[in-house]
Amino acid sequence: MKTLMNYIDGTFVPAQSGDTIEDINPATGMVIAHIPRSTKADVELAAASAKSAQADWNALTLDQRADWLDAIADALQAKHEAIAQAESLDTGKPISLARRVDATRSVDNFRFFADFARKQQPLTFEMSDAMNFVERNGLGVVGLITPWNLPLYLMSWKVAPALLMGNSIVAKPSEMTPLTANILAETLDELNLPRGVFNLVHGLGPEVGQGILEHPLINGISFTGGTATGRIVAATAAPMFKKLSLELGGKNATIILEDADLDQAVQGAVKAAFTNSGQVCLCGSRIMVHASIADEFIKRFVGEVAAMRIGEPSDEATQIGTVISMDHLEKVEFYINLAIEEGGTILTGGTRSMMGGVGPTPEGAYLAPTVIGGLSHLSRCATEEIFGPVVTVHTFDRLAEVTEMANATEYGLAGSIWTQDVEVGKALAKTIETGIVWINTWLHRDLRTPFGGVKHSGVGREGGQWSLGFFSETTNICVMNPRELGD
Ligand code: TXE
Repeated sequence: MKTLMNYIDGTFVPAQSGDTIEDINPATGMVIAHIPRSTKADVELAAASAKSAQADWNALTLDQRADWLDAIADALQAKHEAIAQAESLDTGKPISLARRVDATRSVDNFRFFADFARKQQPLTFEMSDAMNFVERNGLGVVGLITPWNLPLYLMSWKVAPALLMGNSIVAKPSEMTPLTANILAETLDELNLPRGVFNLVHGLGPEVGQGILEHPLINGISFTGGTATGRIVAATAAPMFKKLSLELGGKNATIILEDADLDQAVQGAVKAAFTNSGQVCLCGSRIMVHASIADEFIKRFVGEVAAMRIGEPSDEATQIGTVISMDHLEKVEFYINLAIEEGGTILTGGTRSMMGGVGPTPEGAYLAPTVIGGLSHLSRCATEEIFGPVVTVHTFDRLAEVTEMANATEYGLAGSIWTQDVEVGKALAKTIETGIVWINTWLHRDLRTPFGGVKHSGVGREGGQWSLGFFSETTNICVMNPRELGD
């Protein structure tokens, strides 16, 4: 049993109140750690420490901060297995996934931004009689609030560019998945990152998260999480004129055109729907398949899903672990029951734990990957974010029809199109209201590209230049050319 601490001003400390929260392993229902139940008083200390550290950190050159990022990447690489184990324990995700995706990408995020920084050119604009120099500085103190689905992956995606651009940080991981944020804090402590540059405050969203949003010393907020929480973040921070980046939910379409390579489309649709038990904001939770190939596609897709191996997260062969908690499992089950009420048919899955012989323990939040047919694309299950191992399947005849179906949700984060005619795919992609479209692939990321959503999926973009832009303020310095002698 671990007892985690906050990391404030270069020291590991409990919450000032002394209160704690239990961290539960969703595969066993057992308490695996106690974390501080911090309050605004702890945020106060963290923000003050971050404020006092920021100017010196910002005074380093970009290259010096890039060297720090490389050192962090090296140190996290050495803890790759420990990170994967902690992430799997905290979230119930398969260890193979935690290794391949979570631990690897957490290292890559630091490495990427270090390399990216070294490729930056000075930004200048020449006039006939003057020269403009665009200088970039850190925003100041930034608040980073992250969710439970990809804990260190998403936190490092914010911490790396924030540090790079000269900011100091007050970070809050999800109270449900605090373990790897602590590994990051320990790593930064071991590396002797200057005191106060990175502060970690554990606790509940409405207490610590809200404290971060409201704190006057915190100039910018980068938030990834649910759309409902995003609304609170915006309502609190916008009137204080804080810079805001919001990465929220998704209800993404997987569109399969009649000329798709069916093997590729089936594999792609399975991966898009069920990676991390469907708990990725990019997951393709609505499949739209051309009517002419629908029977064949559905038969093969359902066969693949039914054969997925559900098991203990620590088992190397497991493809589907648990969802994040019993509470979340009940939310997902609510939607499965609603689908039946709405006239849907469960094509496979729909069962939990021992009931369907699914999970190894009745205490674990195991839910079989579930495919639902027969629903209108306007039904609640097909338009609201379920964020679990559930996908709905719909058919269409014409491209205009599938555009209308794909856009019939308040979300607009991502989607994928499967076709052998790339030009048709690209033309269709432009008609979909979304931030990201993949053609014949899913979650294939070049970290230089913009990442983010439209509509209720968020505001702003992260990745490459977009992250550097968010985490900095620019000052344009316009220098008049010296007058020629004798004028
Ligand atoms: O998210 P929350 P939850 C979606 C998904 C999921 C839903 C709820 O639909 O079912 O969100 O998940 C902190 N002020 N996504 O409950 O609550 C909270 O402590 C400041 C999509 O985990 O939004 C956590 O650190 N902060 C998503 C973070 O916000 C607050 C991934 C996210 O938690 C706060 C995860 C407040 N008032 C869930 N209340 C994606 N797009 O990747 C909570 N928090």
